[in-house]
Amino acid sequence: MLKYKIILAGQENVGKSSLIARFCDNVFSDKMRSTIGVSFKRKKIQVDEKVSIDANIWDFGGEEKYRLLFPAYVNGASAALILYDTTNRKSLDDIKNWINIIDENTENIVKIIIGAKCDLIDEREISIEEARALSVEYKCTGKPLETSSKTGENVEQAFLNAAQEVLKRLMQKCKSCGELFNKKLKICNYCGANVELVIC
Ligand SMILES: Nc1nc2c(ncn2[C@@H]2O[C@H](COP(=O)(O)OP(=O)(O)OP(=O)(O)O)[C@@H](O)[C@H]2O)c(=O)[nH]1
Ligand SMILES: [Mg+2]
Repeated sequence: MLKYKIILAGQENVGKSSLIARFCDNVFSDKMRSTIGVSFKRKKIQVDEKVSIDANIWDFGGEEKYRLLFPAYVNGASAALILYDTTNRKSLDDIKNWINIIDENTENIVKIIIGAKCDLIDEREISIEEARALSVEYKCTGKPLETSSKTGENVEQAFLNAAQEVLKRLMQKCKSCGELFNKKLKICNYCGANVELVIC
């Protein structure tokens, strides 16, 4: 099984832990407690009929006092879901800081911007167009997605997008046997075919 580290980032209260709770355990709480430091969950993500990944999902306490830990937290991550709260303008401004730290401490990471709490329609402060502009400016991957952990809207899709983008970036399909293998390898580790026979 392919194993990848997926991290969540974004300021306190944007809904990181709620997104993970909905995705991993299909639950939501109005009274979610603020995360202390870092926590983890594991979940299998079925990318298509043949391919699944084992995702190590890392949750991070967004409070200011934990930010010194953030560079170590991003180490080794293949993808980052970077959250803002669609009802809180400051949280969108703040994701620039999270992206900068991710860029300084990782190489070749998939970054996807997520607008959380999209069920709170009357309180909305940020349009998806603003998030799209930021996504282009900060060279993030794919289109930003709006999610609701309360209703479940786009929650599975957010993690699926991350998994698909990671595979696209890190793996190649062997032309000979059809299996996915690491782009860094010159020979398929399933059938031994030379990389010249392989579609990148
Ligand atoms: N209506 C609504 N509320 C949400 C949603 N996601 C999270 N919340 C609420 O927002 C609050 C904060 O959610 P958390 O998931 O704890 O936020 P967090 O980003 O993990 O916060 P820290 O751990 O402090 O960094 C909680 O009261 C949640 O119930 C959502 O999609 N819709
Ligand atoms: Mg949390």
